[in-house]
Amino acid sequence: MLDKINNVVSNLSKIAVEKQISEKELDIIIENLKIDLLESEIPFNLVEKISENIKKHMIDRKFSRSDEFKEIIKNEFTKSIVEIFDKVEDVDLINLIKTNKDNPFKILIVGINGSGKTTTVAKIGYLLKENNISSVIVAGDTFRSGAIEQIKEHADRLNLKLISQEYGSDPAAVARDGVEYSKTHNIDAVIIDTSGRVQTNNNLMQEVLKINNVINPDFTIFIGDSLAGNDLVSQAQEFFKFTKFNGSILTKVDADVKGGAILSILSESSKPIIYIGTGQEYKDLEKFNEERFLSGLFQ
Ligand SMILES: Nc1nc2c(ncn2[C@@H]2O[C@H](COP(=O)(O)OP(=O)(O)O)[C@@H](O)[C@H]2O)c(=O)[nH]1
Ligand SMILES: [Mg+2]
Repeated sequence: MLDKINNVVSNLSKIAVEKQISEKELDIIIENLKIDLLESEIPFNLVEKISENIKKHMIDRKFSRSDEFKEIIKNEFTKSIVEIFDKVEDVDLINLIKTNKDNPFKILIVGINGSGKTTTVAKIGYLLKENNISSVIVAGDTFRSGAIEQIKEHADRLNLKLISQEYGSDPAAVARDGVEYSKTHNIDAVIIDTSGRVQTNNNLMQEVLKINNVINPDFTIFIGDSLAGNDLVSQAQEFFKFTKFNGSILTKVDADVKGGAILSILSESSKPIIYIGTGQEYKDLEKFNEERFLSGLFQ
């Protein structure tokens, strides 16, 4: 996304600096700009808005320097993105857990198959440990073959207690075990993994809903694969409908060059991105930094 925006801006400024542009010419330029932005997976409503604002500032104007033209585009871009950021509340998960009175703090992890849920559960366990917060992990994926062994491996490596039952058992019951165990052992937080589901599969969504109802989580996190591009928007909408998640974590940001996913998820759910996954190691979970994102846009 970032490279693309820079190219678009440079090309536009070359055209504009030569002469005053008519409305008709501007329309063509804006149409091309829109296509470029959509190809960068910037959400449609944001593209519309940015284009409208740019047009408003461009029409019937002469630009003495190409820099002036560039500045307008950059400003409109930045303003529109800051507006999205401003609508989203700030959440500090560690602080929420530390100030929680009624132990354990229940964290429910949801998302489609392969998005990075199990890996992120382990990363969160590691993060809590780093912050002197005790936690147990719940093997709530009782469905996919190998899932229990996978999460057990993580729990062992992190030296965290794993609560699990056999394959095919009711995930809501396993989660309840996890909560009970944490209560009797005075554990600060319980992290509940769930099985992968396709967002259109209603049965599986009902399963998430059941865990949700039985456990009544303190914080539900939607895990989104940043490589899913535009599909991420419909995933987030569907999961939000069922779980009213409190925040999301975008994974595989280390591999994602477009970054439009970040804007999509923010503008569609208005829920904060609390962390981003930046690799396969436990430490590769970073706070999403708005300023860094913005300053990276036009470098
Ligand atoms: N590069 C990278 N890979 C990740 C990240 N998060 C998860 N993965 C990989 O994505 C794959 C699926 O992850 P998994 O946690 O099993 O997904 P789940 O099906 O949602 O539980 C695994 O190969 C992970 O190592 C990340 O932030 N960066
Ligand atoms: Mg998993």
